[in-house]
Amino acid sequence: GEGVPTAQKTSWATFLKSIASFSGDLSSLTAPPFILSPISLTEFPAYWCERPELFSAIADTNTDEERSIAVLKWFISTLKGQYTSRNEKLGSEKKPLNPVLGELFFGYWPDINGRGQTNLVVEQVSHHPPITAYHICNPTKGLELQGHSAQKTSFSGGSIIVKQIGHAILTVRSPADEIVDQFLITLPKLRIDGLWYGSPYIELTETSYIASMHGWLSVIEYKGKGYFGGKSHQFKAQVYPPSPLHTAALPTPSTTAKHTLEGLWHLTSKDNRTGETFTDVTTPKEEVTTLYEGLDEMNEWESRRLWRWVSKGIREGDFEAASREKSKIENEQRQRRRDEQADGTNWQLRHFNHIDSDPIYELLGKLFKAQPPLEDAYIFKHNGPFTYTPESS
Ligand code: 0T9
Repeated sequence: GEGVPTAQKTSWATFLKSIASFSGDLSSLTAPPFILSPISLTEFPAYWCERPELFSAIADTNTDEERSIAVLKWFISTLKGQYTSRNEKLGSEKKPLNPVLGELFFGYWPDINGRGQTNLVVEQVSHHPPITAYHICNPTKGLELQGHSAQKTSFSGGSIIVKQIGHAILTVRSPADEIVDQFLITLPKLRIDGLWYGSPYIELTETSYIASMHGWLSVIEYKGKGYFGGKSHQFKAQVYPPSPLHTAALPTPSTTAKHTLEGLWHLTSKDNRTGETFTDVTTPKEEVTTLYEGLDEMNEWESRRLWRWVSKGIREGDFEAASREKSKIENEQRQRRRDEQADGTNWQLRHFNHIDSDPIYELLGKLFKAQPPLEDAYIFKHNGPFTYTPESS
C-alpha cells in the first residue's frame, strides 16, 4: 500500500491479517507505528460541538418543527469533524489511544455573540469493552446533550465494519427550566475502507434517526462512492411531522415527509423543496479549549496529561518511548484492578451514574422501532452547572 512506510509493510500485513481473523475489540490489537494516533478516544465527544453557534441555534427556535430542523442541521454539520478530521489532520484515519477506565476530558467553547458558553465533560466509563460517556451543556441556552459511545467491529470484504453502540439524548429547557423538547439521536454505521493501501478513511452507511418527543422524526440515510452520483459522503434526510391522527400519549410520525435535505455531509447540502443551502461545513470549525492549558495544571486522570509521554513518543517518532510509556500505564491499570479485587471494591465513576435501561431511549425509540428496543445509559451526576477544578475532578 501507498500509505505504508516501506519498513512497516510486513507489520501492516500482519496487522490486517489479525483484524481479518478477529472480531470484537480492535482497540486491543497492536498496530504498526505509522497508523497510531496520539489522541485518545475520550477527546472525540468534542466533535459534537465544534460549531457552537449551530448548537446554540437549537434554543433560538419557536416551533417543534423549526427545532427539529435546527437539531438536524447541527447534527449533519458535526459529521465532517467526527468522521474525516483525522484524515485532514493526520493524513488518514488512525488508531486512537485506547482510554483507560476513569480517564477524563474537560473542555469548553467560550460565550461569543450571546451564544452562551458550552461545557464538555467526558469520562471513560468502561475499559473492556471501551465505553465513553459525555455531557455537553450550554446552561445559558438551556441545552444539554448526554450520551455514550461504544463500538462493535467486524471485518468484511476488506473493510472494517463498525456498528456504533450507544445513543445521545438532547434536552431543550425553557428559562424556567421546564423541558421544551427532547430528542433521541442514534448513530450511523461506519465502514473503514482503504486499509489495503494503508490509508484508511471512513464511509458512513445505512440509517440513523433523530426522534423528538413531539413526534417529529428525522430519518438520515448514508451512501458512499458507487451509489447514485457516485460521490463519497452522501446523505439524504427526511423529516416526518407528527401524525395528525395520533391518539396515543406519544405522537407518532406521519408516513409522508415534509422536508427532504440532501447533499454531501463533508461539504454542503440543500433543502430539496426550496433549493436553499441547508448545511455548509466548508468554513472553519472551532476546536474545544481545555480548561487548563498546561498539562502540569491538569488532574492526573485527564487524557492529555495521562497520555502525555505516549503522545510525545508518537508525535516525535520515538515509538520505543511510546510503547514503554504505554506499558507503564497498562501495568498501573492492571495493578489497580488487582488491588480492587483483593479489597473487594469496585472502581467508582466520577461524573456519571449507570442505568440499566434509559426510559427516554425506550420511549422515543418507539417512533422508529429502535433496535435494540432497550439500551443502558450513563447519566451525568451533577445537577445544575458543574464547575470543574483539577481537585473536583
Ligand atoms: C465516536 C468516531 C468513533 C467514536 C471512533 C472505529 C474507531 C473507534 C471509534 C466511532 C465518535 O463520535 C466518532 C470516529 C472514528 C471511530 C474510530 C475509527 C477507527 O479506526 C477506530 C478503530 C477502533 C480502529 O482504530 C481500527 C484500526 C485502525 C488501524 C484503522 C484506522
